[in-house]
Amino acid sequence: MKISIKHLPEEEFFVGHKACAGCGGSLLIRLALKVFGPNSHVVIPAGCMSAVGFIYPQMALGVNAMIAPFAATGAVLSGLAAAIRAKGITDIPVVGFAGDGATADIGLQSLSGAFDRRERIIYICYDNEAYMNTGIQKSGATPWGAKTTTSIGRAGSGSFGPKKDLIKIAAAHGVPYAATASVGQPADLLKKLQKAAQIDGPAFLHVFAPCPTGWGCKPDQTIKLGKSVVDTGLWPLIEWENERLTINRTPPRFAPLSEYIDGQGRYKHLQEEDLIAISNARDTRWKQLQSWVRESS
Ligand SMILES: Cc1ncc(C[n+]2csc(CCOP(=O)(O)OP(=O)(O)O)c2C)c(N)n1
Ligand code: SF4
Repeated sequence: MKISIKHLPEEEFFVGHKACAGCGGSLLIRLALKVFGPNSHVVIPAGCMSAVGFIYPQMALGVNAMIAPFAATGAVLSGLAAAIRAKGITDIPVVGFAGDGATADIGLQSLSGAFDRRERIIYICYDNEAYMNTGIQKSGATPWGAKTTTSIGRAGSGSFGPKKDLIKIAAAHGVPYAATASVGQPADLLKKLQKAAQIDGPAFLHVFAPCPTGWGCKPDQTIKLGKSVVDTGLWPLIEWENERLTINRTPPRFAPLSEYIDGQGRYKHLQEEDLIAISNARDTRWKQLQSWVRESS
């Protein structure tokens, strides 16, 4: 059955978890498991989603699931997929949900190995742009300008590069499918989840997942932020498929940055010159993406 916002399965596979109100990561897992269904085998490393999902005896996952060591999501997924393949089973989605710290930093080697092995896995990075579970420390996916408990988010502070480009990293491994998505754009997200489920090999999704607790914003702003980050051009929706890059949505004009940044405590300190730096970096990134589209077509 084709799943869309209007046709979402009623069955829940991630309920009763202890995530904060408005948690984008938990919303993502809930939606994704509606797509992947009751046969899913799930791997979640140390991080918020395992902390809020595996509280015995109130387990939130209604499918087979296990916690992986922080650095090992890709390796554990590979092992599961190989075991399932060895048994001749083909209809079990093997899915990982890992934070940005577990993906872009500490688990990057494991993810690289999983891409290399070409097992049929779906790896989903829920990106809340910091190490949230241990107290909002900066990760390799924290955007320039965002304050964390280990970085001040200002020009010249020396602690920031750009967010690690996970789609480029995946594409460099020659994976068959890699895409960005946002919990604020559920139609696009659902389409990509369904596509990932059909890929015969590793599929990678990098999903924008707001964290009200770490970002200092109101819990009811999660979906709005997940939309405005796309409208402002700060989170391009892209797909890498069969060696070609597609930009799924090009806003005719970028919405003002304030629509996304205002109301987030982590950006409260930014001055005019910082906002200019952020919009310049965004424009450069879009030019790079557009030339990547041309080169790969
Ligand atoms: C090897 C190892 N180092 C550190 C930790 C402590 N630790 C557990 S969760 C976590 C942060 C996870 O951050 P992220 O992957 O971004 O997920 P989030 O908490 O944001 O969901 C850390 C540092 C650990 N469990 N194992
Ligand atoms: S701290 Fe953030 S990522 Fe963690 S459960 Fe709360 S809202 Fe979700």
